[in-house]
Amino acid sequence: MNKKVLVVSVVVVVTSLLLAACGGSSGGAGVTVTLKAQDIKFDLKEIKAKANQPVVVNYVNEGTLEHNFIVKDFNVKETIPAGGKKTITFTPTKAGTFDFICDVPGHTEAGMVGKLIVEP
Ligand SMILES: [Cu+2]
Repeated sequence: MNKKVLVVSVVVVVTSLLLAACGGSSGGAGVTVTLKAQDIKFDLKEIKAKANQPVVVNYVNEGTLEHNFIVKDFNVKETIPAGGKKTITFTPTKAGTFDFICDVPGHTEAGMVGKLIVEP
């Protein structure tokens, strides 16, 4: 093997190790969704996520009422005014199926509820 080939091989191996280390420590990219709140429903019934990976919810309130986003199991509670937008980030720490709701009086009952499905 000549010297040039050897140097290239070493660079490739080191680069692979660095990439592997990065992928391992960050735990993956997580999931990003856009959730629209309308009067009086969510446009999504399900959000799929992975345990211990961040969930980014781009919440768009298209309604004329205030709405919120609550996942009790993970202490998430954000209020979004009529016509407002908010980016909500949280990390589910356990697998399972949980409710996300809007708890403005009457809204959960009217159907502002969905499932957060967290895979292990
Ligand atoms: Cu609501």
